[in-house]
Amino acid sequence: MSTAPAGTRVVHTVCSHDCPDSCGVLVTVDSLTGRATKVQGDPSHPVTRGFLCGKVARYLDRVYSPERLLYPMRRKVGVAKGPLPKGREAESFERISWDEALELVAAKLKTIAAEHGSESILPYSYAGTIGQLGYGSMDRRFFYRLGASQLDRTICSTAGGDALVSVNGIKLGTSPQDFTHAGLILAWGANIHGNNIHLWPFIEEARRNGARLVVIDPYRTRTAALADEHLAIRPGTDVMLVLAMMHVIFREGLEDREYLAECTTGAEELRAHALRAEYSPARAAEITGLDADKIEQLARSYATAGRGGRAPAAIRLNYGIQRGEYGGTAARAVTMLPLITGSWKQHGGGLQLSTSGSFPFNSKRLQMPELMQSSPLGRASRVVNMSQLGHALTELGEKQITGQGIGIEAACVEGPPVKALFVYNCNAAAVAPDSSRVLAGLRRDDLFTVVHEQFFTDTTDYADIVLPATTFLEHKDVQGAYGHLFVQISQPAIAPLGEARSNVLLFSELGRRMGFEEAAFSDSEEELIAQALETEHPWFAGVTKERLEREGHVPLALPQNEHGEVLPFSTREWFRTPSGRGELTPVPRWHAPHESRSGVAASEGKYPLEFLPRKADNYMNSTFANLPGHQQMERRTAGVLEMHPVDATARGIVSGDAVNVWNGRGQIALTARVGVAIAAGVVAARLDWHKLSEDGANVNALTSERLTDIGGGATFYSTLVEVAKVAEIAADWS
Ligand SMILES: Nc1nc2c(c(=O)[nH]1)N[C@H]1C(S)=C(S)[C@@H](COP(=O)(O)OP(=O)(O)OC[C@H]3O[C@@H](n4cnc5c(=O)[nH]c(N)nc54)[C@H](O)[C@@H]3O)O[C@H]1N2
Ligand SMILES: Nc1nc2c(c(=O)[nH]1)N[C@H]1C(S)=C(S)[C@@H](COP(=O)(O)OP(=O)(O)OC[C@H]3O[C@@H](n4cnc5c(=O)[nH]c(N)nc54)[C@H](O)[C@@H]3O)O[C@H]1N2
Ligand code: SF4
Ligand SMILES: [Mo]
Repeated sequence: MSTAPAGTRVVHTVCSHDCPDSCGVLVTVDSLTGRATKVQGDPSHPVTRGFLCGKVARYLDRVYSPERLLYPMRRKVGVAKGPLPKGREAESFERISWDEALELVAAKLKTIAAEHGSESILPYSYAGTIGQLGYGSMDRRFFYRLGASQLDRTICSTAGGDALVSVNGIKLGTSPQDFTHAGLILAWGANIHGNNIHLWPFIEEARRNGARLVVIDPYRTRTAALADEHLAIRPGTDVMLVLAMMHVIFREGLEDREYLAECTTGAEELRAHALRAEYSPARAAEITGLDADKIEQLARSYATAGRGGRAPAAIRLNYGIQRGEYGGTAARAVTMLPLITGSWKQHGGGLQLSTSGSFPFNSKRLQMPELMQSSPLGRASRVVNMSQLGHALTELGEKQITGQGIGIEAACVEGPPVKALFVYNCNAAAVAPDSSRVLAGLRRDDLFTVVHEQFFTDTTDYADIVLPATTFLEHKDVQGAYGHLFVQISQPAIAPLGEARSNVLLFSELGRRMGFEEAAFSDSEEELIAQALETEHPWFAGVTKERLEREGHVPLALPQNEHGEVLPFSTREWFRTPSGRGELTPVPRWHAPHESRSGVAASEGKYPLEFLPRKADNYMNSTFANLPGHQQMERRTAGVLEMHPVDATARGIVSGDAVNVWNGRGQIALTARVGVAIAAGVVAARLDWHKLSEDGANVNALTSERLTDIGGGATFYSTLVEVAKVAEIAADWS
């Protein structure tokens, strides 16, 4: 660790935003004032390597923003729920003490539970922080003991995560450092430069040694622009591309038969399946929009990369691929590729989707699901899928139907209506799909909504009670990562601003207010960290609280080969599937997503364009979107709809035209940018807050509550729309 200049101290923290990189962050604090004066990437962290992304390099703008929420507040009597002018939200609330706030919330939750049953209370959280404590510890204990509905946290990664587990049995993969040893790197649905910047230097190093980078993405991301080759695949068609690659590999005998026999099951079935004529490169070309030649080449270069002493092929698969209706199958199919070529055996080979399963944190101990047995229900409560929040708030308990209005099946159809919503770690109003439904639900007068936040957001505009939350500079936590293999401790660098409280403190105090007598509600952050590390798992050998406090980051003790290399899935021991091998069945089959150019919805003809409602390179989902410095970095994409000249010309649109984008669920106003960032037939815009958008609606006004084939995930990237120039629509109406 670096030494601190006189009059300051340097504190080790961890960036807790929902990012694969989980950077080690050193915070310089003025000893006299206790104020943080500088944040920098930890130079001793082997993946952070001393730098931070552009978002967090200016983190003090966020921590000390004049707009930080500093006190508990209650909605003023008579102020209706709904969008409030940015910067003037406080006028609609009145400040109350923490004591009053906790009393009010506890009393209200008790009344609602008594009248409607405890399952009418719904926690709603995602990954505002991915620290073990902040993401899920005391909060889970609280809602389990209360008998509240359980939340299925599907909005991001369950399709791909469950897919990975169905093939390999565990979320684990090639470490970022090992990408330097690759000879061919496929970035598959992975915007590395935007979303996973700390992998980039390793890729650059590999390229200096002669590696090629191929990006498979419908959008020309910064990553694609910097690659050796960009394959602009049509959204939702990756299964077809993979099957065609398998077709070529098996046809030419490029598979690793020895490895397949030793480490997998179902290889013969997969081989026969992939060799069918319907998966020929020519047929795949029609579906994916890629040249058949390119598909052949990709298959050959992928399968032969590691042969004859050359460096192997590594795949950086990311979650972009699984935000479509058949995204689970797509992730399964890609995961099978290194099993077919045996590239796991080589240093620098394999695949990374997520490494989160490598961290054996004791989450059962942290979250204590057994507390559900002590709830008034005395049983496990119902589960509500977070990707169908609109349905949960507007239909549950009312009609007992399976999502008729939305034309999709709803995951939860039973139990009482939701009467209380407790939001934390999440800007639900902005990030959940089909926002018209979500907002209609949030607007309900009979819904009691509590929001624990760092800022006024789209979601606090609908809150009855707003509670101030700490940032990662202000609380203690322990964290793994989903893009590397180091455990880290995050020390509080500064005192909480104003009256902000951590998630742990909030829920332990609220637990006591509710009269929960279990000792579990008195555990301190220190005790929780010790509990998170309570395990005999060999991969946590040597990972102790004391060592973390001393060293900041500690590598997982993963098994190494005789050269000291960690080669996941190089041998059978690594697989955690029921068969103890890589599972290649059921074989992946291609289906057109309902909302795609060859899907059922397109055949109706009303909404012909595929829509990508993307993430911003300089925000973190909806986080940072309210800060002027970050807005400045994203100004080029603000309110912009990107479209291909073919689609623009067909609609008489040129760059700079005001356009409307709509479908059966909603509409948004954007400004067209015509260019080749996106292929014909697809249009793209990025996520923002509703209230910061020109017409008060963001891209999720257009997305649906349809779920993925595996894992019940959200399908943001399977959305059809139509686009028209604003003037023409006005003419239509007149
Ligand atoms: N700067 C920044 N960093 C972030 C985030 C952020 O919002 N901003 N978000 C964080 C979060 S929550 C997550 S989950 C990770 C996610 O990181 P990624 O998984 O990289 O997430 P996405 O940006 O959703 O998708 C990656 C790419 O997949 C492409 N894609 C979309 N559909 C398809 C398809 O059908 N096939 C293929 N091959 N590609 C497709 C998209 O165009 C996109 O460029 O990043 C994290 N890091
Ligand atoms: N259209 C579209 N929609 C998307 C996506 C997309 O790509 N396109 N991506 C989806 C994905 S992958 C994800 S992961 C979700 C993300 O959805 P969210 O998890 O809601 O992510 P953020 O938008 O980053 O909002 C997190 C909020 O948590 C707050 N927060 C941070 N730390 C703490 C804390 O310690 N305590 C409390 N109480 N609050 C805290 C932050 O201030 C912030 O407002 O969005 C999904 N929605
Ligand atoms: S957002 Fe990601 S890249 Fe940026 S500092 Fe945090 S962990 Fe590192
Ligand atoms: Mo995510």
